[in-house]
Amino acid sequence: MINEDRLWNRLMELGEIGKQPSGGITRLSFTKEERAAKEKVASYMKEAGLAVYEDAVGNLLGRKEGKDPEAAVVLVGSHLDSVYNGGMFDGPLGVLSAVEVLQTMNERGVETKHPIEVVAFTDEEGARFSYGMIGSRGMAGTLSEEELVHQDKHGISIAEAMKAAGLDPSEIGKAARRKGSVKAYVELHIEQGRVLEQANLPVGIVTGIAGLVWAKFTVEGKAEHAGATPMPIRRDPLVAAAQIIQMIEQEAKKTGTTVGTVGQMQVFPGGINVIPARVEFSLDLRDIDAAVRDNVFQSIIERAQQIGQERNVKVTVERLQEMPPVLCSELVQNAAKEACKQLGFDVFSLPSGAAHDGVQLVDLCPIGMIFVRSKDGISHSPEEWSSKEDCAAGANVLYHTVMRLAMGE
Ligand code: HGY
Ligand code: MN
Ligand code: MN
Repeated sequence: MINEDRLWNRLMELGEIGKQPSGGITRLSFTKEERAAKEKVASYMKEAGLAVYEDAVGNLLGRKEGKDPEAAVVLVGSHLDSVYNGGMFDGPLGVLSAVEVLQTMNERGVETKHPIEVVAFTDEEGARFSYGMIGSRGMAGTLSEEELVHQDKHGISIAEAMKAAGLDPSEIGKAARRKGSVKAYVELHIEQGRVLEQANLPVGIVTGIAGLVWAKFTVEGKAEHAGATPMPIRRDPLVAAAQIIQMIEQEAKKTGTTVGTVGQMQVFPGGINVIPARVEFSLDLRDIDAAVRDNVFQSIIERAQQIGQERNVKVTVERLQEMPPVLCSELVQNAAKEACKQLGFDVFSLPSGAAHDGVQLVDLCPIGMIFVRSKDGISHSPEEWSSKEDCAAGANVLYHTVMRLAMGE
């Protein structure tokens, strides 16, 4: 069994990095907070006896050699970056559990056929640039320099942020792994939903990951005096945006499986006595079925254009990123099921509404995930919480899952 006190203490220690007076943790990619988190985790990896390095897109890796150095590597990990004012488990639980698994193996002198690498992926969340999974795209070899133009709210592009972090955007291709060089990718993660809690179970095995599309809506009207402009002649983009956002909720509710969220909004110029000139807001739309999601997205775009015409404002929609829904491999799901049985846990399978780096790796290698129960299903919030016992349960299932994959069974 893994050392649950060591795992928990590291989770709590890491949870101090990026703590916000306004609550929660903000550790955005290529910032000093994320750098500090990487340094801390690199020190844990060294304590675990791993060879520590960073690749060309800033993924942090810790490697344990196998008996057969030619054998494909078993990759296990998650991410260290967070959303704004997020929780302390989303990402770090998977990275620190992976370190704990390898440290326990090394302490017991366990030798595996396959080498094993712990990975902390760069920028899984995409919170800073509204464009995510830079690290896993880099490892999959699907990241191009053109994608590094996305900017944060200060106008800094991903490429500029990478340079400031000591990386060379023109070298990102070096992070790509050759197909066949990775046997499998396994990620332990908090569920971020209510299913395990309602089933009264500490751990679950993920069957598939929902696919998301992120978009930016711009509504342009006419800035005018709040006091001197009669209501009937206004071209108010904020009222139009409010109507579009209500419509988004209606359209997403229709299918019963789709989820739609407007999380960001900016009003220009933003004066209390000025009818806005322009409004920008985001859309995060997801479904486990890409066709269902895309039909909802199409309806939203069409109805938004209609609202624009009715209100004499200009509506434009820019697609920021799209990730297809993916299925987890039988190889990893079966290894996790055997691990659950070995430990006496119910074998319980569930889909993931949240997106994860595995989505980017499906063409590189078989992927799979293990979930740990989330208190009240809350995540991406300072209230995000999982118990020490559940974290240990997840890490023990991860240990036996990785053993099966790395022993070459
Ligand atoms: O947005 C997500 O689903 C993940 O937390 N990046
Ligand atoms: Mn997240
Ligand atoms: Mn996550």
